[in-house]
Parts: sequence; structure tokens; C-alpha cells
Amino acid sequence: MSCAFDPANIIVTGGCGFIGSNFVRHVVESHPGVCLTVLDKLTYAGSPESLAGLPEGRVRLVVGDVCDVELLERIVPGHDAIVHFAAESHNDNSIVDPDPFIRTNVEGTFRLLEVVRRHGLRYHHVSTDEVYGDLALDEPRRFRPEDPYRPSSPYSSTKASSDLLVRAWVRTYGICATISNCSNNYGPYQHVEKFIPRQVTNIICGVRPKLYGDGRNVRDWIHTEDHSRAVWDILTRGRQGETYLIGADGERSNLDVLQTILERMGRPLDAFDWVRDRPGHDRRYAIDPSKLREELGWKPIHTSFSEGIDRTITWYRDNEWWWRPMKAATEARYGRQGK
Ligand code: NAD
Ligand code: TDX
Repeated sequence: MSCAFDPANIIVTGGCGFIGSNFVRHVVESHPGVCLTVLDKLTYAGSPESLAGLPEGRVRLVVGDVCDVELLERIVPGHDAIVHFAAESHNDNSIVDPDPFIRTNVEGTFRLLEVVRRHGLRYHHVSTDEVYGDLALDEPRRFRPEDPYRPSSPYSSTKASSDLLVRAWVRTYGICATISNCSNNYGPYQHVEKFIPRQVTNIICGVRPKLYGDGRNVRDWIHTEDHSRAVWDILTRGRQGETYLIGADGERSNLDVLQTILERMGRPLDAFDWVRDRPGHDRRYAIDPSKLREELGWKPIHTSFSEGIDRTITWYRDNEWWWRPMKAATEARYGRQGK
């Protein structure tokens, strides 16, 4: 059954984070009739500055927790959809302390599903390809929506748990929901704990980039604007209860990504340090996006990785005011982990 509809008032959870804030910007720029309420707890990963310059008449920020049922009941009336980005999102943090991951990612999704059930809203659940585990480097297979769940880390297991809750609420209660599982995003406003911004800002700070393990792990990179466009297509035209995989055929080894950054920033290709590996480190992610392409006609517009990296480097060079306040604390956390 199709869930096609024209949203007018959307709640965006986690809209002060990396992908959520890029989604809000995308909707403001591309869909003029839509108003957005951002619900964000402003954890270490959330910056209200990521929404700077957006029109106040169309974007409202509510600071609060997705686990807060009373708050949800207060803000939901008048909205027609929830797009759920809020999460604890970093694998390394989940290994050090899984606790907030269980609460925000699992309980938070449960609370939202219950409010969706009570109020009959459209719900879109933003998830990750990591729920499918990993692939071997030489395996021709890529992840497909019907693959079994096989998460490896505390982070990915909480995301898998949240996806399963959504599937159960669709089947048992008939809520109108869709799920998307996307590969690794890059672009502006990404927290400096993540691989690409960490290395770019290290180089700007005169610090050597850090590569885990043997550097051969593969991630399937997508520009965050292409992720936003896909989420919009699924929200407005996706089939009820369906899972869509989002990826842009962007497989690259971590070493290759790092050397692209070093080359673009005018540094020698060996100007980095090897550091200890992440426990349980997934080897390779790769998405087969054919369902999204064939059913909804989506395709990426950012097809040159080196151009996308150039623009991302320029953004971090031009916006030190945004990331400088987070940099020292992030590196101190890594330092305690020997990374
Ligand atoms: P992020 O860490 O940059 O942002 C998360 C946001 O959620 C922050 O603004 C934070 O303040 C907010 N938040 C955290 N706990 C909250 C709570 N209890 N209540 C309300 N707000 C809360 O994350 P991101 O990289 O933008 O990821 C967004 C979503 O996309 C996540 O669900 C993640 O699993 C998924 N995803 C991310 C990637 C990626 O490459 N980053 C890829 C696929 C899927
Ligand atoms: O300093 C580093 N050195 C390094 O080699 C960091 C921070 C990471 N890495 C490696 C680990 C991974 O193989 O780079 C790769 C990417 O690391 P992250 O940016 O931490 O991303 P990843 O663990 O792949 O997860 C990301 O994609 C899926 C997001 O953080 C998740 O939220 C999303 O679900």
C-alpha cells in the first residue's frame, strides 16, 4: 500500500545533528510549503548553530528528549509526520559506554512509535547499513533489503533493535511507516569525531591523521544531500512498511579516502599515523540501491567523490567557528582510547 502524501508540518528528531540538519536545510530549500519542528536533546553531537540562517517562520527548535512522552504529547498535535534521525551515532563511543545507545536508540524509537500509533502520523525511520553486519573484501555481494540482520557493535545492534520495533508496529498496529538504511555519509556539519572530518580538521590543526587497523576496511560513501533527497522521496512516495537501502556506489578503503584528503590538502601521502584497531571493526559495507532507484527513480547527484571531498574540506576551512569548540574534547576522548 502506498503512503503517498504531501507533508505540511514535519517533526524532525535529531535535526541539530549532521544528517538531520542537512535534511532540514534541504527541505527548506527544495519544498517551500513545508514547516519543520526540530526536536533535539542537544547532546555533545547536537549544535543549534547547524540550523543558523534558516527562516524562523519555517523552522522551530524544541530542545528535548525523544524519550520524554509528555513532551511528545505536547508537540505532536498539528504535525502530520515524524522523520526520526535522533540517535547516539558513533561506534567508538558505543564500545566505551553502550548505556545512552540503549536508551536513545531503542527506548526513544519505542516512545515515538507509541505516539505515532496514538495520533496516526506518518513515520519515517532513519537507520544504517550496519544492521546487516559486514561483508568480506572479495565478496561480490552487496547488502539488500531482505538480508538477515547481523549487527556487530553496540551501536549497530541498537539501530537493528529499533528497526525491528518499527517492523513490528507496522505489522501489529498498522502504523504508516517506512525505514531507510543508508551507508556512510559525508558533507558539511559532520561532527569531528567521524572519520572524514576528524582527518580534515587534524590536518588544519597541524596534527597527523589517524588510521585504524590495516586501513583496508571499506565504507560505501554517499554525500549527505543525496541521503536527504532519498529520505524525502521515501517519505512522500515510499510504500507502507517497506525498507529502502540508500547508497551511491561509493565503495572506498579507508586508506584511499585518507590519501585523497592528504593529496587534496597538499600533504605527503604517508603523513599519517597507524593507531590501534576498533574492537569488532566491520570489514566492508556495500549497498545495492536498486529498489530505491527502480521504485522511486532516485539517483545521486554527487557522483564525483574527489569533488565532494574538495567541497567538504573547503567547508571545514571556512567554518572553524562551527567545529573548533568540539575539537579538543573529541581528541581527548580518542586519546584515552589510544586512538
Ligand atoms: P549525529 O550524532 O550527528 O546527530 C544526532 C543528533 O541527535 C544530535 O543532534 C543529538 O543532539 C540528537 N540526539 C541524541 N540523543 C537524543 C535524544 N535522546 N533526544 C533527542 N535528540 C537526541 O548523527 P548523524 O550522523 O546525523 O546520524 C543521524 C541518523 O542517521 C542516526 O539515526 C544514524 O543512525 C543514522 N545514520 C547515520 C549515518 C552516518 O554516516 N552518519 C549513516 C546511516 C545512518
Ligand atoms: O580516526 C579514525 N580512523 C579510522 O580509521 C576514525 C574516527 C575512523 N576510522 C575508520 C573506522 C571506519 O572503518 O574509518 C571508518 C569510518 O569510521 P566512522 O566515521 O566512525 O564511521 P562508521 O563506524 O563506519 O559508522 C558511520 O557510518 C554508519 C556512522 O558513524 C554511523 O552513524 C552510520 O550508521
